[in-house]
Amino acid sequence: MNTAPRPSLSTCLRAGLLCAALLFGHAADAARGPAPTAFQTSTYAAGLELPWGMEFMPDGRLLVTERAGRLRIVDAQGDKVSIPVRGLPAVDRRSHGGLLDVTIDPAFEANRLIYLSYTEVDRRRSRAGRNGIAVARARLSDDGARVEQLKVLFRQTPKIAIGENLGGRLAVSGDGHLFLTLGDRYAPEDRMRAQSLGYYQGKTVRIRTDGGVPADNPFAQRAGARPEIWSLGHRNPQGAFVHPRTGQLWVAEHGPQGGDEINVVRKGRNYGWPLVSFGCEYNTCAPIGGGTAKAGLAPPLVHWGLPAIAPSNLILYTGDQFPEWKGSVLVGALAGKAVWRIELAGEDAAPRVVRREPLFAELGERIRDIRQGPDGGLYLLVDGVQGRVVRVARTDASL
Ligand SMILES: [Ca+2]
Repeated sequence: MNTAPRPSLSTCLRAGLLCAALLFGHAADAARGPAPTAFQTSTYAAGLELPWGMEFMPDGRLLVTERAGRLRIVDAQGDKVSIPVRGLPAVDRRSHGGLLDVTIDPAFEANRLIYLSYTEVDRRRSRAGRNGIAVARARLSDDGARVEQLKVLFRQTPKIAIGENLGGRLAVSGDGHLFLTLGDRYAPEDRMRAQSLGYYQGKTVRIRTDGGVPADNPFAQRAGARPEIWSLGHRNPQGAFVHPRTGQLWVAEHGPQGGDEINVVRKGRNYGWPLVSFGCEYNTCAPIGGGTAKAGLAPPLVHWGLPAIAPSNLILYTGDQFPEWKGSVLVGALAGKAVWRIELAGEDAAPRVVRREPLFAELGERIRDIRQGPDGGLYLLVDGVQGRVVRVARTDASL
């Protein structure tokens, strides 16, 4: 969560040792960083209102969503932000909702297909206070002015009272599957839905890029289960990528107070929320579930205590512009106002964390999305009503 106050020491003393561990949890991580890499940051594109997701196209232009329901295109030099692309679906932008993520098809150059995630209102008048995440596919016209042949591939049902913890991140795999992250929707009385295969809340789902349900999904044949479910027990996953070598889905998710996580997702596994958590309840720091680990529940690869970083999206950095960061996972932070670099060792499918450090904290900005550009530079999407894209490049521009 993005706005939770840090618990006081006295609150912690009442709540016990877990909370104290949260308070002092990851200060040591920041102190272990290596020598800083020489880089400069500059505004690449500005004038974006509450932007949420972005994706580069192969020609270097950048698609950016704005929560109000607008999709814009930044030209390849970062000089010009287009007027809104026409033909987008209606979105429900109440609370944290609206147009969320955008991604492109692996064969975009040939088919110009893009995917959008957004909240969609319940059309029944008596249910107008409810919405759900939907995913649509559309073709971006050759001139980029509009989308056409829009097809809704996925709809979250039942719709849920508007609120927070939406999830909403998209990730496409090279073999024609589309992953979507779905949050628990915050209401404490509905938390256990993250553990129920009958609900989409607190899940990652996997569909085909044409909207079909893959027959090898883990619960596709199970009675009463939603067949699109790929993994369960997530709280508010707002970051996702598919690892280019293993094909595994990686997610970043907001924990409760403390307890933000990165998870390497395996087919059909349970990531624990709300049965276990490294975090605690807001305000009281009362414990949630039964501790931090339990047999049968997959532990996170990384977790943060307090202060919460509130992770947005994450990427695997594979570029040449910053060789020191190649192979690291980079996680955007909202409340944490930085990008966390997670340095890994070991096998791609069973990595170990060897270092983590915050980068770009001097910007003081909430990072909503992060991408590696075609030039190997980093592009950070800054949240807010005056949102912008920041480019991070090496100081010696020879690369
Ligand atoms: Ca977990």
